[in-house]
Amino acid sequence: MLNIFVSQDWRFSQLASAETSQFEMQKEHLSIPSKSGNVTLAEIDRQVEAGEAVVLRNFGCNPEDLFNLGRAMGSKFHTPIGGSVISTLETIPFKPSVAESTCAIPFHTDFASDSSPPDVLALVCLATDPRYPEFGRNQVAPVTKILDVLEKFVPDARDRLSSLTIPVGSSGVEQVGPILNKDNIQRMIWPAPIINKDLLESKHHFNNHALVDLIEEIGKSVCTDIALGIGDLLVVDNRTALHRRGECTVSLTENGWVGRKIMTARWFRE
Ligand SMILES: O=C(O)CCC(=O)C(=O)O
Ligand SMILES: [Fe+2]
Repeated sequence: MLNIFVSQDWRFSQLASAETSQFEMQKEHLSIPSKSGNVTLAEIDRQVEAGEAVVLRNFGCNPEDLFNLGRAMGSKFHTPIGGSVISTLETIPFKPSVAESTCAIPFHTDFASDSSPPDVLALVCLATDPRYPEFGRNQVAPVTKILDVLEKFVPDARDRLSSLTIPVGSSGVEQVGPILNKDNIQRMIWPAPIINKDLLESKHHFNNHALVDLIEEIGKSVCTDIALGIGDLLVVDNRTALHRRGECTVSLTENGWVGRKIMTARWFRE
């Protein structure tokens, strides 16, 4: 995993006044200090596209900086229906949305039921888990690593996944898939939080195990675990990697529940 240090005097807000055409250039030329020398945004993106997590420590909590990073690295933002380009999630008990609930979010692809899910997601930690950084940690599992392990148990796993769809939602008609895109880079769509488990069939079982359980357990065994500090940014590919978030804790204060807080943006490469 590339772990990059963004120095205090290096601000993404430098990009704020740039023309749109200049943003494309930034990807090749803008470099950020890392432990092993400077790396460009293009180099960071190559690592992300290879399925590896990249963390920019000390990026800062300014939404404008995240917006500018997205403009420099992507060609178009993903805007959720009824939402905005930059959104903030806070884990609070009893929230109906999985993203903001305190339970673990299993390995998944974001917006897996969209016809084109975003290519990249970026998460900035605004508040850590109130108890321990180990709670609410992010986990990133490269799809190739998951498939290499899965294939040891099920030799034709890649073939099966490339023609498999999986039921999601409550209507009983919606399917997501094929789960695997058979191109040079292994790109996967895995809608774990919205899978309709009541509708799974024998084709969703591999070697007598539910595929949902296999992916989750293999993912946990091959992933990188990342505890973000306040202002740290995590960049992850939404198709060549699956990501997960661990269980969170909360504290109850006189002002109500206080939980881990994350700012997110997602974009398309082309
Ligand atoms: O809270 C996080 O760090 C990420 C949550 C997530 O993956 C999601 O809501 O899709
Ligand atoms: Fe996610």
